Amino acid sequence: MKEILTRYLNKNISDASTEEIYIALLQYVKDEAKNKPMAKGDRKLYYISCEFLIGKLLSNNLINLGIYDEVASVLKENGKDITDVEEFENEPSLGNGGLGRLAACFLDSIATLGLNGDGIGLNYHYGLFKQVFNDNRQCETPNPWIQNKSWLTKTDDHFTIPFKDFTLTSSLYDIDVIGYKNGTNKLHLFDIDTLDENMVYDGINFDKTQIEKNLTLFLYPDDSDKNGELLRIYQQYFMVSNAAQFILREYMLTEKPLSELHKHVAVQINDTHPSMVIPELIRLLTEKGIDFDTAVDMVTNICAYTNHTILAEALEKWPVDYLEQVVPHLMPIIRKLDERVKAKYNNNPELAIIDEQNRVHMARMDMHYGYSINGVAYLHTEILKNEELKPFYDIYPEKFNNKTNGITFRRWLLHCNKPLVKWLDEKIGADYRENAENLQKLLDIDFTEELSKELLAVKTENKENLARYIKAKENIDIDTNSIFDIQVKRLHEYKRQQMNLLFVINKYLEIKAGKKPTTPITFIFGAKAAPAYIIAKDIIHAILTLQRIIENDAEVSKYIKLVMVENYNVTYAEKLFPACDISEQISLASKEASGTGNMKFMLNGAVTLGTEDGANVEIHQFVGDDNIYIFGKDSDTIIDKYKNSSYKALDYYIDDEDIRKMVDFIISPEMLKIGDPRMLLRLHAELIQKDWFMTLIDLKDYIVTKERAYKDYENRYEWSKKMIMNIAKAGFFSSDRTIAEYNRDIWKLK
Ligand code: 26V
Repeated sequence: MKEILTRYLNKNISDASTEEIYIALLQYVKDEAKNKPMAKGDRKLYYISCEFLIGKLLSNNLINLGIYDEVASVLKENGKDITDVEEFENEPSLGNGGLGRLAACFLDSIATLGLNGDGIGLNYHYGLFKQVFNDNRQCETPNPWIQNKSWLTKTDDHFTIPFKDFTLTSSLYDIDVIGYKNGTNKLHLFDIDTLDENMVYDGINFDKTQIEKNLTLFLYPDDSDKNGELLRIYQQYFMVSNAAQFILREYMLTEKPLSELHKHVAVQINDTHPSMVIPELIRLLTEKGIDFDTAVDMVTNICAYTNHTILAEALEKWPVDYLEQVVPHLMPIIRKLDERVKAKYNNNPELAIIDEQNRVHMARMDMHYGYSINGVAYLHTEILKNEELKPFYDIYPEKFNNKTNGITFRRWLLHCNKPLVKWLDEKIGADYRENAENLQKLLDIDFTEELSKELLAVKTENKENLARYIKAKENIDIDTNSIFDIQVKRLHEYKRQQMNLLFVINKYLEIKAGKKPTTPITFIFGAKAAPAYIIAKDIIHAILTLQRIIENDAEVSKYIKLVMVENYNVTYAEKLFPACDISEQISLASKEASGTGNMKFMLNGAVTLGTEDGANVEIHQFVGDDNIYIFGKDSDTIIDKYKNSSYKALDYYIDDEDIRKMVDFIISPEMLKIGDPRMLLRLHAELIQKDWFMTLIDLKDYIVTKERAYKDYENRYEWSKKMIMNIAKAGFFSSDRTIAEYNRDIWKLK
């Protein structure tokens, strides 16, 4: 390795700068990837997604190539630290949260399992905005990631993409996806050469109308106005037209007859963002001489749809007018598809693709003209079948299936938690790396006091790592002997960060009243709010305001600390998951489709405090009642409450003095002195007048259950047994298992 690196550097390692070492390693990894076999097969999968939240790639690629340790030690021998080299790489934040990160985990598993499947998406020049806190408020700034030397490799591939008033020529960039001890697949990211990065002004604002200059500028541009929505449609069509043309061209090269396309190609539509691939494929097939009906049948046997949410506001419905403005050539096809549905199903408005308000329901098109519809956790799929998508389940029961999400253990264990990996290797051998179910071997070992101490020492080491990182990033000292109680995920009312905030308020008030916690607690939040999501930003503001109050209060800060980390992203996540004691998964039951952070925490030895929602349900089943803290109303009760409109936040507020005290603290003199009255009053009013996601319904149960967890934490031996159980049972949540299931039931590759 030393010789190789020296050759790539053209100088001694000890004389090279961090940047030079990064570039040498990047080039070396790219060359190695080229030498690896590409997956082959008679059938190929294309995973189309608007988001691939891949995170930094250097260390993961080194791990997957099996050379991480060797590289790290060669660098060390030469006075260099691999973590400095890791720091040099910018994070490609090409996703919002769970959906995009899932796509990245899936690519890793597809390559690791040696399956013939590539990703297709867009090459955004700015990832999800960089979050900066200013005066206790979230501000958004651009987040460029493409460095002089990057993982992107420009290809010679170009396609012509037709829009109503103009055409664009695309350029294709590829990123190697290196399987763990296996071959290389590709992530294909499409871009335009005419992009103008200089058109960004004032934070993340830009002229949304100049499509040929802005198309791939930003991931998820603000679509709270019409131009933003139109830009989204331009992006989506650009992505799927490129995808469809790319797929067809690759297929034609195999010289198989076009009429057999569906036997050799599967397309996974990740949420509805790529749904226009259906009419686009039909359009291209008919252009190539296939008659319309045959093209429709072929495409229906090619496309499969994954649903990632039951939130109605997140299910895309594009006005016909907008589609006419951007892609008029798709509208006759969409209309024909709609007419067939209406004719077949008696004009049932619930099944129509084009509704009475002239909007195109993208998910409905996927369900009629795809062969598989899947949810992302057991409970989520059940709710889809029995509630949200019931009319479709009634007509297409055979299309519905569940694929519980998973995470790649390469990034979320091998890379991010080296102390735990070392301990696991010693105790149960290393074969859990190939087969995650082997983590269950932990259940066979004699878990003595001695082993418990070792495991707790691993956790402490990770807490120290995180504490150093937080010190460097936020200039805040945290106590590594405290309980680390962590909630990190996108900010959304249904995820109920505001309920956790009310808990911290309660704790603060208790300490003020003389009731002190036995062990100090560090509450950690990390979350970005969508730039136009007002209440979400108010919640961030309230958390940051409370953080100031606590840090200025010498009496209280002996016992609790509150830290909202700035710009939570994949890189931060890799530090947070291993250090966590209590994993907050407190969404309103029925609303979190799956969650994947819950799996990352579990795998890294945190204990879940959560509702019976998403994949928490399965985590609960695996670890048993004693190794998880479940609270709150179940999904049936909540779904009923929505149906009967029977939840009244105000009743909880009026009837319960404790709740009133917590909620009113948001507009207490202490809070108003530091915070913005407009934001705090708005949040307070929201909580008692609307509270659409029912914060108050579970608040008391949440407090009692969390206190029980804190009490159990005091018995360190018993707690470490809970940790072991969580790690041992995490194997099911490997994305290798998820992908094997997708392949067995949907893609049928190999
Ligand atoms: C999107 C939007 C868009 C605008 C309005 C508000 C809103 C709220 C939610 C969403 C979610 C979009 C889909 C999504 O990201 N779903 C997440 O997918 C993960 C991977 O399957 C899953 O673990 C999460 O539970 C689910 O929320």
